[in-house]
Amino acid sequence: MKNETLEENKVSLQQFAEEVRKGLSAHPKYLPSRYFYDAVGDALFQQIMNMPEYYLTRSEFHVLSGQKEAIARAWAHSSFDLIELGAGDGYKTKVLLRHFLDKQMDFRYLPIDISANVLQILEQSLQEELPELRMLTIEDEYFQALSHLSNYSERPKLILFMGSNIGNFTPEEATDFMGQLSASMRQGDGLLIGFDLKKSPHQILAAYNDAGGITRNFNLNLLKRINRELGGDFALDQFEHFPIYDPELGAAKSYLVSKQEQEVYIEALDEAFAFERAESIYTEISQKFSLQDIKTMAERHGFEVKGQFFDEQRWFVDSLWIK
Ligand code: AVJ
Repeated sequence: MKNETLEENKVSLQQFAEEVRKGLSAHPKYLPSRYFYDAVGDALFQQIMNMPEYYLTRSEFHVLSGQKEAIARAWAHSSFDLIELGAGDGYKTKVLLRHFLDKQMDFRYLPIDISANVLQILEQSLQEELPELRMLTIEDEYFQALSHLSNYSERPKLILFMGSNIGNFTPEEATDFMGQLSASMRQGDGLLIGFDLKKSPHQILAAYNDAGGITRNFNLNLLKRINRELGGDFALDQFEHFPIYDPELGAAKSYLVSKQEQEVYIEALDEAFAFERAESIYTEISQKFSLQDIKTMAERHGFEVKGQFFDEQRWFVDSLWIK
């Protein structure tokens, strides 16, 4: 068991190194945002969710607490498997779980995550807070897990993909992801998917450029992680956090910009990467959506939009799609 974990870590470290090599060799440079989330990054993201500027988590929490009855009514099944992709700390999901239990619905909760650590913490907190919940954690890649699930459960699936996590894909990647997700679902299965909506560009930009500098540290942690895990020698004070928001595309993007001409050596790759002064590394997209974008995406992948659930300010929507 111990060995298996070690082996997995080794493989993913190699993959991390390879993706860093690819991204820093590209023109323009980029790094994949999923590497934000090591233990330090997880803790910084917890802080982000509590910042005054970061409205997303609070807005979606309000959607779920205000609309849980309407959501249950629209889903209309009382016996089903509730599957969550990337559950995190379960803060928002608990609102739904508690409601479904109160309504005596017959369901199992199956959170899927590639992080055993995340799943263990989630399982423990749910066992304490909702001891009557039937739960099975699945440590796997999303589509791997979904294809296995279909083999041993005949019940309809309701899949949760919340937090506007879909926004961390480029539009092309999102299309690819939705295609795979749709293909892994059966007729009548449901998808409750969270989207951060287009709104004042000032408000959106502030969410990724907080006055306290937490998002800056979150972004820079990517370089710190490369230093720590791959033996890099990034000087963190020589890079600047720079987020932008393009209201036409709905794209909030974050960059790290080199303050001067410099070279960075990465031991695990035995390679040095040259930066010109003001050269950028593109680290993250957080796509924002219009209601039309959402309808178009649903229809393109063979879903019917069964309901749109908003917070009072209409900053965020959880959309229920039926295959
Ligand atoms: C977890 C993808 C929803 O894009 O808003 C927060 C991650 N990045 N601040 C987002 C994030 C910088 C977040 N998601």
